[in-house]
Amino acid sequence: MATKPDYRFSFGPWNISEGADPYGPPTRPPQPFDWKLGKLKELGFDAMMFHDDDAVPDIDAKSPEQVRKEAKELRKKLDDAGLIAEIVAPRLWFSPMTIDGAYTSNDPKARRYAIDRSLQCVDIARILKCDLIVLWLAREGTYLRESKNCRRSLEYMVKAIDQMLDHDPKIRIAVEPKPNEPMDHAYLPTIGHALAVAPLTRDPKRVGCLVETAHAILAGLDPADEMEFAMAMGKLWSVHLNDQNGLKFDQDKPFGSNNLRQAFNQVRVLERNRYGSRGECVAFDVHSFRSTKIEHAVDHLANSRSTFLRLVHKVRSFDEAAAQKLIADRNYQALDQMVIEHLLGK
Ligand code: XUL
Ligand code: MN
Repeated sequence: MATKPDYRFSFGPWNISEGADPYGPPTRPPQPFDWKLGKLKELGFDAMMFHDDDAVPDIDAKSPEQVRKEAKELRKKLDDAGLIAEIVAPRLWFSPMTIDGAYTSNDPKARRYAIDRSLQCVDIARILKCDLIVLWLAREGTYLRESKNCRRSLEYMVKAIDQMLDHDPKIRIAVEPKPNEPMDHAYLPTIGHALAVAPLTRDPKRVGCLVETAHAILAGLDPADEMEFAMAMGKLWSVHLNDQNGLKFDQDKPFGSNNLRQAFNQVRVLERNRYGSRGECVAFDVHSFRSTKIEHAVDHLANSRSTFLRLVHKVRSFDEAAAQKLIADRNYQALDQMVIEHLLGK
């Protein structure tokens, strides 16, 4: 069998968080960016993910020159640490300008703000030597069906993507769909929706997607199938591995925490499609439990990586020939038990 790629791992500064939820304040002190970067390196990760304002905090209050200067300082920091920026994502859901949506707001000034900020995000990515922009379209959806128009919203999103593609001929865009939260309904809730947008843009080959485990589960879909569907089209440019216990708030649990078999199947499709061999990273969009003490503030990241690597081993040691025999015999009962016993181990 051909050798499989070694994986490169990443996470974002927001994945070391303080434990606040809508019902209570933080439970851990905030840590400075340099501390997080140090931990990333120490845990054996290779890359960091950024929102535009993770890279340049308080971005809206800064001049374009200042933003460029700070982005260059960050790039130096990453270079010195031997790390890369995996993605940059415009954080379009925090500003008072995007209360009623960003690209799809009913207010033309808000739509302009969202596009300008996205173009600036592309500039930051270029400075960080990163060619992948992730769009989690947090507020592109509705609280109230009658307040917006699906067709017009789709046109606005395509227009925004086109402007980003025009702005930099090298940039690629990965849409990260999520069906709900913060909105009641998102306009691009699944990978099928995200990938259907690509041919509407002016450079379809530069528009792909990112699958997040929890988001697929929230859409009632199987994350492994979402990933393999995207890979069949050559469009899976990143993943946010985590876990989710059914239809509730977005939990971002450690990878494998809720459903080890579903985690195994995600690793299995990544392996069999040689995910990572074209430079893709394995990112963990996970959060600590609120009860976590500061001394364990990065354990969920180390644990997710360790579970992933254990599952790579499980996938590689799975007896495919035996499985194929059972499939040919339509003995799915035995196949089911074979998977369970393999995961349980000796
Ligand atoms: C939100 C989410 C985001 C994106 C990056 O649910 O997953 O953190 O991954 O903007
Ligand atoms: Mn995510």
